[in-house]
Amino acid sequence: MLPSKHSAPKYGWFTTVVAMAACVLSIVTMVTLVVVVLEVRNLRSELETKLRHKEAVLGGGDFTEFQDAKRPDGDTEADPGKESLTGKENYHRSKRSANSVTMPIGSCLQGLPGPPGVPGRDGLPGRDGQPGAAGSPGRDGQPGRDGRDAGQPCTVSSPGGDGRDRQPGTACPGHGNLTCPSGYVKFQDRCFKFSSDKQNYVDARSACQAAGARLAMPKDQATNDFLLANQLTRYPSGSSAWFGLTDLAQEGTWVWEDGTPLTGWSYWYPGRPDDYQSAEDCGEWEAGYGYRWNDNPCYVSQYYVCEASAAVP
Ligand SMILES: [Ca+2]
Ligand SMILES: [Ca+2]
Repeated sequence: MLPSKHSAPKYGWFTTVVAMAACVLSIVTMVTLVVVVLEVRNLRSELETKLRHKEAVLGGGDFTEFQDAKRPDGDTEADPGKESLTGKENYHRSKRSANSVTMPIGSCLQGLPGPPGVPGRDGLPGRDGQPGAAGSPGRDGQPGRDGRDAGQPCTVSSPGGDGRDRQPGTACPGHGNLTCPSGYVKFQDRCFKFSSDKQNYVDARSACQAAGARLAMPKDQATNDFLLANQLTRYPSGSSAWFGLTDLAQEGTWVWEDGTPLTGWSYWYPGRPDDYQSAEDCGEWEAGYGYRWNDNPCYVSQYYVCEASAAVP
């Protein structure tokens, strides 16, 4: 049966609407595809820009080097300042550098950095430093004790005491605190008096003892020098003088006035003592021999020197 003349227009309108709807849908679909494509390209461009920026922050210019190294055929433009390498060597070197120093693009997409690691162990002690500068001087010390109280106790024997010389180490510390009787001259811890009169040896000895002294005993060079210097200024030139040394008790055995034998240092003139004419038993400073020692007849009258110990005032 043929369609009626009233149904043809009805189906024709429907067809037209469907066609127009299909056309609009096609247009919308195409526009959507275009928009999606453009959006994807924008996203890609933006992502690359961010990656380049991050690469530059982490590794400076290594990103470019990394990009060049990705071409193993070594067709990058040769840098005149760099060592010439084959494409393969350059590729491995750049890869090691990228793994150890810079982060390749792919690694940036592998998530956030992990938590900080455990702190390392303490290092070995460092070497010694340079010596410091010298310090400032210290403060002044305490004043020393009075000389009388310091050191070993000492005894100053008075004239006419035991007559023995003090042993080394028992002498009084210093001699500044010792004094001599009036008319005596102090030398070290002893006092000497140069007679103004002349006597034979025995009378000279007696005169000294009467004053609480004895004839002088120049047992060492220093004392002998001191006594000779004083005689030269006190006595007329050419004057000889007695001192306390004799061999009266036994010929040839010379003994000091304190009873000790003559040992060690002496000041005899050459060839003396000679006991000339078997009559010389007393010691003197002989002016005719340059004031060296000589044995002289004891009866000769001449100056003499007495000795006493210095005492604590
Ligand atoms: Ca003699
Ligand atoms: Ca003689």
